[in-house]
Amino acid sequence: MEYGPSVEDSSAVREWLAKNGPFGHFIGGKFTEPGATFATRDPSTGEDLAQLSQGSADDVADAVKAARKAQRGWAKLSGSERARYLYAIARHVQKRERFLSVLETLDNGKPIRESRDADIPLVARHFYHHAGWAELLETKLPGYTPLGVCGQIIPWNFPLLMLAWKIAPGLAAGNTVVLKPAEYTSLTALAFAEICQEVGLPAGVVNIVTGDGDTGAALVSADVDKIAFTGSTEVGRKIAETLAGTGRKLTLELGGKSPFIVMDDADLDAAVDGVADSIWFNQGQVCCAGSRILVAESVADRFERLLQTRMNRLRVGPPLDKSTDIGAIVDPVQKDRIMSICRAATDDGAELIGGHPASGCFIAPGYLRNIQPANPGMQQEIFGPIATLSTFRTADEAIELANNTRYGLAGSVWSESATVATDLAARIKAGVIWINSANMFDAAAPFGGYRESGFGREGGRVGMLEYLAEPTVKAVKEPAVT
Ligand code: TXE
Repeated sequence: MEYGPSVEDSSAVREWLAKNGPFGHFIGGKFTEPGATFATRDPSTGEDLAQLSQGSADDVADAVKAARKAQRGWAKLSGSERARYLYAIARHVQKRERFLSVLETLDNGKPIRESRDADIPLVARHFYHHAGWAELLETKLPGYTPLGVCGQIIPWNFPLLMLAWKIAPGLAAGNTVVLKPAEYTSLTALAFAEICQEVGLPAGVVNIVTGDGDTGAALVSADVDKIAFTGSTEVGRKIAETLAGTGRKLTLELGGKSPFIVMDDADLDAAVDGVADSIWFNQGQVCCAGSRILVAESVADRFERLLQTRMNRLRVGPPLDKSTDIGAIVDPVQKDRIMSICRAATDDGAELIGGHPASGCFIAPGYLRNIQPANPGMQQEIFGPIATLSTFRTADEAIELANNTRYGLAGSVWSESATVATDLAARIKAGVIWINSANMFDAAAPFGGYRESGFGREGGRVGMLEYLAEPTVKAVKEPAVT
């Protein structure tokens, strides 16, 4: 893959990797000595970036112990004292924005434009927002208390942003945390640990243990008061089974197969731009991606022509190049998974437009047309830059197709009529619905799903409640009047 003239400089990140790797865990405010290690790679080149430690059950137990020790002191701070740390973290993220964007792009394969303009600014915004919550907690949610120690397991598609979604509300509420990043993309979490040191966060408030699913499973079985998980439905189900009957709090943010409905009166140019933001953003590795495009039959031909023109303009290229629209898929395993779902669909009569794999972890943007409703490509999360395209005749049919899924995370409706759009939005069974837009995120807006997309919400007031215990109602006997 050729680099263009506008490639982002990665020398500072490479120096940081050479100086700090191999990496240990971050426990009790310090980095541990690296133990058994595994490599984390740049998926666009296959190059080893660093060695990471594989967290054992003992490492997890040490981290939980450190978090437990720190929790009482952290919860005892006033809300505004906790807020000061969260503001400082947000500010440090902003100061290291360029460094963190390059590190994220190298480790994950996402285009630098996205990590620089979306991921990292949203991370800072999340900490600012939750600093506000720490400050207001005592007045807005009186009597609520922290849960204690929270175990948090995150995926690889938005590594630092998912960390922020978990750690910011956890800390604002007065909990301490043990976070396990995804094995493909742990580097920004380790850079975040450095930020915790830089702002003087008390030791043990944030702990990070790297490793694979076994490390995650050890965290689920550890002595924690809550597990917050974002990842696959399969792993979410296992976690729910392990925690059943333990009384520990659990939130699950799992997969999706979100409908993207284009009505006959929609602004088709805007809707096509919406598709690009929805399914071709982050190589389609987005839980709420509008992966099922449903378009009114009367405008379907015109929409598809516009869609192809837009798709062909997208530039697949090296992630660090500022003109790249589509970077690398996170890992060869994921690339194979995407292509095998596409093959099963085409074997069953669907037509794949675009979607060509290239050497390395690259797949061109594409979509499947004429796909059967029961085909796995229509039912399973593809989690790549490949949408499905189907048509409908009536609004009722659009809703029937939209809700014909085991998921219920998000949806998007495109119509110039506010009445039509809001009516349809209300009938889609999903946690988040966008009208004439897609993939808009805000720290103040709760995010989460229904059905096999999980339960619990992240963001805003509802998201804060997921990290708090309800006030105890104390029955006080009135003193007898003598
Ligand atoms: O996910 P896993 P994978 C979907 C998407 C993708 C598929 C597989 O469809 O193609 O899942 O991805 C940790 N106990 N999503 O295999 O395994 C793991 O180490 C505890 C959608 O990478 O669920 C990582 O930190 N933890 C999703 C995290 O779980 C375990 C984003 C997610 O990995 C564990 C990612 C266990 N037994 C994938 N096994 C979304 N909702 O955005 C693994 N983990």
